[in-house]
Amino acid sequence: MSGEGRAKEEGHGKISRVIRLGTRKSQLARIQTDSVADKLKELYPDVHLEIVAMSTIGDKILDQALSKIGEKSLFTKELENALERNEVDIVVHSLKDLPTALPLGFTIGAVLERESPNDAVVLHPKNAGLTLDALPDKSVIGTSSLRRAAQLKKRFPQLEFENIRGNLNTRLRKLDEKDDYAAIILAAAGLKRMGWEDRISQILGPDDCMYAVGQGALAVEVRARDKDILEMVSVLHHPDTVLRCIAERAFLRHLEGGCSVPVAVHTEVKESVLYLTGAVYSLDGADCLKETMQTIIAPNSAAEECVQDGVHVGVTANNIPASSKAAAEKLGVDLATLLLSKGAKDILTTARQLNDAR
Ligand code: DPM
Repeated sequence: MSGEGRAKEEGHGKISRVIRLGTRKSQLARIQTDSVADKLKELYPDVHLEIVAMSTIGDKILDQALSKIGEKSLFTKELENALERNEVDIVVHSLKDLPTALPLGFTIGAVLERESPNDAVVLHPKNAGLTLDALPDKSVIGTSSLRRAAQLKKRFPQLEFENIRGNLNTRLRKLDEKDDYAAIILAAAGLKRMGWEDRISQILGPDDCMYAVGQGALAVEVRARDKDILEMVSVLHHPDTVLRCIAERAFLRHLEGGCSVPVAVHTEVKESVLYLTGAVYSLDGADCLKETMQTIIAPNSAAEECVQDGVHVGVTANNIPASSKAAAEKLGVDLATLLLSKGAKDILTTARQLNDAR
């Protein structure tokens, strides 16, 4: 057990382990980590939890678009270093910030129930009451997401798109206090967790803008060898979210897309069927390949034996039926294979080259 050195003796003679949760220093990261800590506290009242906050490269380089820095594990590297050195035992991330292949020795031990995965429009106060459709021609929309820009450029050709960086607080300040942007696009989940739901003026559905792989779900990253912690956090897994996210991540991995390519998804679970829609776009959205496939998964009540069947696109979920995880992963691979057969590779390669040259 890796935390032995820190076991804490309590007054009544019981030994209980101290569990450290690492987090980025941003307000959103703190809120997300606190929410996982609260859930663990409820489930394991005897465990001592400590929160350790640190800065990451992604927090330090705020003047460049994410997609241009070229560091896949931008927000995660320092936290993983701390995990590796046993300085922390658990790191909470937005799943969409975790690469589909984690560095050796780490795994996602829990994927929590997904918040709304959709993107949302936040308007400059002077535009209150409008929608993207109704904004004046040439209004500037702030987003640094190639995925959002590609889809919205196609759907709203009368609008213009510019990068905006910084954490959520910074972005809202840049929106409100300057006249640079008519609106910005952010994940609804982040806004809700920050308590800023009242700033959402429009939720973008799949016809306007499909979401990023893993968007809206929280992931708990742990040392793959730390069986105690893995078992402890596994009860946080939300089965439908896990299966949707395995399918989405398998799709992205098979496309060889990173967190900064114009790839979008939509998933649903209905009556034991998992549906996955996936799409790739050129930077201006003009070229688009989009398909939907489905697979059958075990009903939630299924009494299938759970086995230790290893890792699925980074996720360890031994308490979820193995056949369902395998079906979800295959669904993602199959959909990616279909899109690749229709020319997805060319679209993504061109998008990457154009973005790198900007
Ligand atoms: C990733 C992207 C963005 C974040 C790319 C994308 C948005 C970048 C930007 C992979 N990570 O979505 O196409 O707008 O410049 C991020 C946010 C959250 C997690 C903020 C947001 C909160 C929502 C969640 C940044 N990572 O997307 O508005 O937990 O899913």
